[in-house]
Amino acid sequence: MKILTGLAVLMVLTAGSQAFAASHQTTIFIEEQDTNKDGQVTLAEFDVERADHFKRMDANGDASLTEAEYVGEYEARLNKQLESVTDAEKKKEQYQRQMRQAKVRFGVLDTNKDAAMTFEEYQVSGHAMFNRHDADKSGIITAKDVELLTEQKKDKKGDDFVNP
Ligand SMILES: [Ca+2]
Ligand SMILES: [Ca+2]
Ligand SMILES: [Ca+2]
Repeated sequence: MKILTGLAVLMVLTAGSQAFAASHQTTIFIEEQDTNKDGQVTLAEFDVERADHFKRMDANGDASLTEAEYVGEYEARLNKQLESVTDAEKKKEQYQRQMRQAKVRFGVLDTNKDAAMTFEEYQVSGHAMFNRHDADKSGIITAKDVELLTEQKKDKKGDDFVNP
């Protein structure tokens, strides 16, 4: 229950700043996670990519992430994203807000609050995200899920979310 509450908080926290239509997010998700380029993402495929990403974040290789490791890797990606923002004030404001949120995310994902994020803790958010993209709950994310989420959006049933 505690985990579910945490994730709900996480989604509320992040929804304001980078909310996109769920269907659009799912298209991006497929583009980013479809490592064998067959146009769909299986849970196994996703897990391999998550494990890989976790390893990249784990700078000292002790199979656990500190806040500095988690936020540091995010900061590099954020700076890249912000390269296209030309307004210096805006850039600074977005940088500060996103970095603040990254720290909050770390706190939420570290469910047992020991200041270390294990792969298991990281995967709770990963699988929650996978399930939200997987609209027909088939265990594979395909163009059909994008269609379903687009339909839900039209009926105002869909909701927005971000990649944790
Ligand atoms: Ca694939
Ligand atoms: Ca580490
Ligand atoms: Ca922990």
